[in-house]
Amino acid sequence: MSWHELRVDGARLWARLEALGEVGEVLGPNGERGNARLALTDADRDGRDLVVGWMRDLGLDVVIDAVGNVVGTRAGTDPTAAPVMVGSHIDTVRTGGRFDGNLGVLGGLEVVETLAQHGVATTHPVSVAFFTGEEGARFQPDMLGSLVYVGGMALEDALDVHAADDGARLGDELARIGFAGPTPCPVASAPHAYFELHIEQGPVLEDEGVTIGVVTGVQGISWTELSITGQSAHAGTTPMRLRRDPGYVAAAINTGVRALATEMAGSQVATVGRCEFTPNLVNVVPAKVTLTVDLRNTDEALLQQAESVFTAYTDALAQEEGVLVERRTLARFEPVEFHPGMVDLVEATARRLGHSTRRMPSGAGHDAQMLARVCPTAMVFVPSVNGLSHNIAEHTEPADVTAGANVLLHVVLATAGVRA
Ligand code: HGY
Ligand code: MN
Ligand code: MN
Repeated sequence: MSWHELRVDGARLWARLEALGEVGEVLGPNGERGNARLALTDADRDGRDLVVGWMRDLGLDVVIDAVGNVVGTRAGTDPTAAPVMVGSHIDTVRTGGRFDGNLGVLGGLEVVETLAQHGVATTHPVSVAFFTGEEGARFQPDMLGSLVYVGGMALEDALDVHAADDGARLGDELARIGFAGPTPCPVASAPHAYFELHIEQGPVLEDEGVTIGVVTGVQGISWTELSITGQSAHAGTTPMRLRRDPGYVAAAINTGVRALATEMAGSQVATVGRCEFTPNLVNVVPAKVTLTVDLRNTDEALLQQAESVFTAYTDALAQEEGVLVERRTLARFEPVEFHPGMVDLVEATARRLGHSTRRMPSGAGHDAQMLARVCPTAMVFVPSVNGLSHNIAEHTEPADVTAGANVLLHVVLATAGVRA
């Protein structure tokens, strides 16, 4: 069989997605089956152990680095050649789906197994990776593991990050789950190329009836945590004119960033995802409110404009209400453009395989935006049903999963050098 006719085993890939989906499974009221595998929790450890077991079953050389990134490599015929890497993440948000990240890692395993099954040798080694803490839901910033992998964040700084929820230290959690690996970070030598298969997590491909998203890049991300301190007081006896209410300021920030995104339009989005009141009691004007604001835009200048408008608006609110606002940047990444030649390869490959395509930026952050700093990188999107993700109802149809994995297989074959 010519390698052009190679195809993945979609049923085998689907079975792995189902098996990993049972680790840290959360069930919804209407039969939805999602995942809760926050980074470095016991559930994440169990998911990691399962995937490392599959890597070892496939005879891959498994390496765990000092921030818990895991890379399984199938040897090429040229041991001096840098690997072609495919990967993503297997940590999830607390109300995650079974495809976000998982598809890219298990799609990579399926590519390697297909090569092995058909005895296809490649010049370059082929590596499958999962990176630590891509979601940033527990430890910020997001894409933390791949950021350390490419040298964008010092390992010591990463190990000292504390979890937003329970204050746990990343380095301690890594050791606790047994994934504080011996291999130094950042990576000693960059991959030859990096490809990531991922669900779109939005409505575009489904709305347009397109199977493959040819991802041109990733939009910029700005995450800020605000701690707003006012005056705790009795809800009944305190006149409105005497209040210094952080809860009011938090609510005004939420409606304010919505108005900002609406006014800026284009790709501008804004989200208040976390908001915690203290003491959080029905009859107490809050003492303090801690909230997060997530701003994103495909254009760096517009993202900076959104940030400065948001800062000025919040400062004016604080002045008016007499509260103190303290800010902490949780993540800040500029927009990234993927390698034009690799983007072209994804598009041509998908079309050669008979799939409809459309070019698009990614609204979500991905490990690929970090790997793009060190090697030619591109991504393959497949549709999300109802455009849903970061929701336990997240779903992608089996046929689209298989289509995406076949595109991943063939961009790897085109890049890794197939030995006849
Ligand atoms: O937030 C993101 O875009 C990604 O899911 N970490
Ligand atoms: Mn993801
Ligand atoms: Mn995600």
